[in-house]
Amino acid sequence: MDFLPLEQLRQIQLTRLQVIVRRAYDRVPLFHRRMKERGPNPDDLRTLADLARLPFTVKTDLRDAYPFGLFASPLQEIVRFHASSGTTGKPIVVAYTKEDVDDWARAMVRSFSACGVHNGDIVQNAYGYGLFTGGLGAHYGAEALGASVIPISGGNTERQIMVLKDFGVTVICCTPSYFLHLVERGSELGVNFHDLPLRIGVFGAEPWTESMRRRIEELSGIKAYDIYGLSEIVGPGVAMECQHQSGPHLFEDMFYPEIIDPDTGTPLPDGQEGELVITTLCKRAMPMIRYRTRDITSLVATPCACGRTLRRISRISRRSDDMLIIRGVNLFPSQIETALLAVEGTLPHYQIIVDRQQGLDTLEVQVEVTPEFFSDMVGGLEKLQGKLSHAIESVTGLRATIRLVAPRTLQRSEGKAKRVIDRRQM
Ligand code: DLL
Repeated sequence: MDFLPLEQLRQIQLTRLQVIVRRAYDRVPLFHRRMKERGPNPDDLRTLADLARLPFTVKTDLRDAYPFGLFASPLQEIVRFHASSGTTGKPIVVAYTKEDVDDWARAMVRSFSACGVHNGDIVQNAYGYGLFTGGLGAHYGAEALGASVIPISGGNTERQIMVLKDFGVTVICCTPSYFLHLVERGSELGVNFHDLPLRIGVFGAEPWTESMRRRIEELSGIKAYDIYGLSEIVGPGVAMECQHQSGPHLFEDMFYPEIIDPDTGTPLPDGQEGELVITTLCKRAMPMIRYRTRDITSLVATPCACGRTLRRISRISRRSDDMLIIRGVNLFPSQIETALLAVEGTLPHYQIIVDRQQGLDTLEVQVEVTPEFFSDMVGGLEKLQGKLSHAIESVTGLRATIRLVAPRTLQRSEGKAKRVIDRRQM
């Protein structure tokens, strides 16, 4: 599929698109209603260009359908759930049939193969296992390829370094920032990554840059490849770099990409930067029609030296919404607000400060407390701090340092409040 002549690829895309749009229309009330109201009818889809006439799907559609409202398969056919941050308290839920899980593993096999992973490789999978798609997504792909997987999941840095060394790991999967942290911690522990058999890093789930890639490669002696994906579409394996490291190739036969102007929704030509929109061409349990990813990138159609005919995406430069990615976890400022306001004693004035220390993201939340609380004894403030930290962790899954400040100390803005200060330098 990676090397198909373009005409053949476009024909496959069209046939699959017609099937998936029909499935979404027949089985998912939201898609049915939208297409009925705004058109076109699934039978009117005669060319790939007709797709642009279909309505978009956005993250709040998934939130509003929480938990099972967008499923196109009955529960008996669903074999897996995952979830990702919503914009407020509740996560968004995604689901897979047996065939969907197999297709996803195939996309991951193509991803691993593209960057030179093969059977015989020992893969340390340090993406989180659980509701996050990273762990199980990479796991099933690496197994299907015939590699040996170490399902170590995220965290516990010293154990990660021990396993890397003792098992003779050749491939590592994690966020680029976490890998940098591993290298730095390794050097403190006397482990030089240049001396390890490690060759390949499959890095994604957060934005990173070419200079970060160079730094990682210099410090560790491995080749660092960019993998892209998102839960709403499948998880990791939507796009992956080949050995030429010239941007992730999108698996277009499974995920149909468009680039639009984020303000007007107008489709833009290849090469122009805008928001990536994806339509899933195979997913049965939860088809997505024109899903707005909010990721800003461009489609690169110029030939790649590897010979793949699949277009690439350029580095994701930013998002068109306010979602932050902290230690690979997606975070909306509105989630912090929901958590803070659920705890008595705080005022709705807060600021989120994100920084990076020794390669690891840090999260601090400064919040004003009510005058009554502020004049309270230290014990009360400490308790409040604990409650807030717990509330934030239970909504976002992230641990934050809480700094309580006196009423009216955080800077007020005359327009939009500046909630986030991001000091990370990538
Ligand atoms: O992060 C899936 C994934 C897991 C991808 C492991 C790669 C590796 P979500 O948690 O739903 O899914 O977050 C998706 O993360 O819309 C982007 O904003 C960002 N993102 C993912 N990969 C990259 C990347 C997983 N390579 C959101 N570069 C996406 C930049 C990325 N941003």
